[in-house]
Amino acid sequence: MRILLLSRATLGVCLGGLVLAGCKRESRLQATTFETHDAWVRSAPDTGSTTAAYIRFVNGSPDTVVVSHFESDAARIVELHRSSTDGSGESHMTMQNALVVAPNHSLAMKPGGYHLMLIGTTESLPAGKLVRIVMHLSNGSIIATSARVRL
Ligand SMILES: [Cu+2]
Repeated sequence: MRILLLSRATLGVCLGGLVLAGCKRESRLQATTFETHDAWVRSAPDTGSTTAAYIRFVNGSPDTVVVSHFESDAARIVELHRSSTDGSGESHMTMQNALVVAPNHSLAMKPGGYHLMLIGTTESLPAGKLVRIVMHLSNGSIIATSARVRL
């Protein structure tokens, strides 16, 4: 999954000069990408289950990208969590308001770190199935990815 993010400055230039031939070329030069890779969901046998999903994000843009909301038809509720281990070796997870991906950085959700909790699955999720996950960015963009169900 790859989307184009255009900087505000570029958009301003283009809106002001849509008919100028130079606009297109300039947009392409300044276009940058925010990508999702390797999305997967842990299998869940029954409806009403809770399971986890993981996505790797690559922010190739010069701007911080904030993913402020996640949703999926496969679950009633999708929450962003982060697992951490305290001094005594006990693992905790806390709900996060948003996922922040720094400019020109990647961030991989993984067991023991950032993950999505799919709470109240609306269908059984056997291995091999594809689950669509929709993400709302703080800049107003909405992107989606297909996550493969795995055991
Ligand atoms: Cu969790």
